[in-house]
Amino acid sequence: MRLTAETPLPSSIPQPAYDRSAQAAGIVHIGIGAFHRAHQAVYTDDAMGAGDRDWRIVGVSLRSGDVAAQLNAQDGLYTVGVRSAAGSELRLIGAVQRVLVAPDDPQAVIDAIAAPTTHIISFTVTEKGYLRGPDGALDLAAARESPSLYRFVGAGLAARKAAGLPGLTLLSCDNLAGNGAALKALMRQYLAAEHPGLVGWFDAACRCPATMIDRIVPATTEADRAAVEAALGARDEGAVVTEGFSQWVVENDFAGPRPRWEAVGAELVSDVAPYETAKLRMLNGAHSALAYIGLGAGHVFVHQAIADRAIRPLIDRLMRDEAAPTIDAAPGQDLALYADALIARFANPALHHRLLQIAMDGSQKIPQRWLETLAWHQARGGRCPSLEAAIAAWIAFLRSDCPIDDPLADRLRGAVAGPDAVERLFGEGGLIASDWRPEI
Ligand code: CS2
Repeated sequence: MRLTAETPLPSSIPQPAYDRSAQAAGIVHIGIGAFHRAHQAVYTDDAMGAGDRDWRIVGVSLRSGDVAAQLNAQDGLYTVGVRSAAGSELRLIGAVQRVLVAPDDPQAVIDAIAAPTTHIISFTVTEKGYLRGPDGALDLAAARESPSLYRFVGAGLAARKAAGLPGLTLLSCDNLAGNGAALKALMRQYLAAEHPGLVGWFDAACRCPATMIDRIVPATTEADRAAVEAALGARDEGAVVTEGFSQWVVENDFAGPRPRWEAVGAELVSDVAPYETAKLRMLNGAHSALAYIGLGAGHVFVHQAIADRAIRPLIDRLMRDEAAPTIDAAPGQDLALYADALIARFANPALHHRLLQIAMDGSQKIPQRWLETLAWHQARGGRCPSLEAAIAAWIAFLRSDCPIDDPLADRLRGAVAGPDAVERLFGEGGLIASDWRPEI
């Protein structure tokens, strides 16, 4: 039996505390993968449970029809399983109204963005989904030719302006440095080329707040779905599993209404930068290092790599001695405690988080995770032994027979083929734009 709105569920499983069918959709979310379903959709479900209205989510997939097939047959319902050493807790999430597949029905996506009830377009399209060239500017050809976020948002905003509707908040929830400002600059570049008449309206009527998003969400496996089925008594193809921890820091700069996410655990602040920088350089920086060093040592999962006595001290140093000093902490932000908490989260044995999942797209992740830290120390005459070891491990990974899932895969393989790999990756005119100059 498949999970649907009609499925009777065990009373031990918490269910949406609001009338789903009475809620309009207020959010269009582009890139509805596992992360969104375990993070923003949960905060939004909680906000509606606490009394907010009309914030259901229209999910959009830019490429694959998989999530639409999983969720539309289930009336948008799915479970989130929280895994800790103490066991697993399931709850049912009702925030998603439906999922659209952009290449199959582009007009439906444009209509959803242009709907009068829509106030927010949010994004988890991963680092590569922003289609930035090596200089950080938009790769306009890619943005025009692919089913990019820019094409749908550009057309949707044009329709809103033509209909005399208010602007929108564009909320980037990806691990980019300065994600709000980056999205704004890239979107403006696209509009200037494709909808020049919209740029002034975009500047005046739309907002792109920065966010720091954090929850570890491994890809769901068949074993996870089987465990959910046993607990639920119904098959949930859209199930996601995650850790208990969740954090969301959002710049309070919206174009119009928004859910009261701050009433359900999110932090609405005026400056996200200290949280975002700490998260990228400490959590994500350590994650990528664990991935390449851990795979090199023969590990499969994050909790195994962090338990390795040869690896853990290196990760500790990376966070505490290399990344933390580069961060201008906000009042009350304790980076030593943050590092302690991260080590405990990585060690969670109930979360089978594959190192290979983190290893993908290294060319898109490494600049904001490692290179800014390396450049900071270099400018002060210092070195970063842990990050240098991580770079050596990335190169070893690129040279190994592990599958390389990266938009620059072929060029990376070419760059690391010879003895001058570090130089060809990070040197003057190298493949990865960097302020850090290798001295390895
Ligand atoms: C990870 C992140 O896959 C990766 O690159 O580092 O997805 C990480 O799990 C999240 O950012 C945690 O919030």
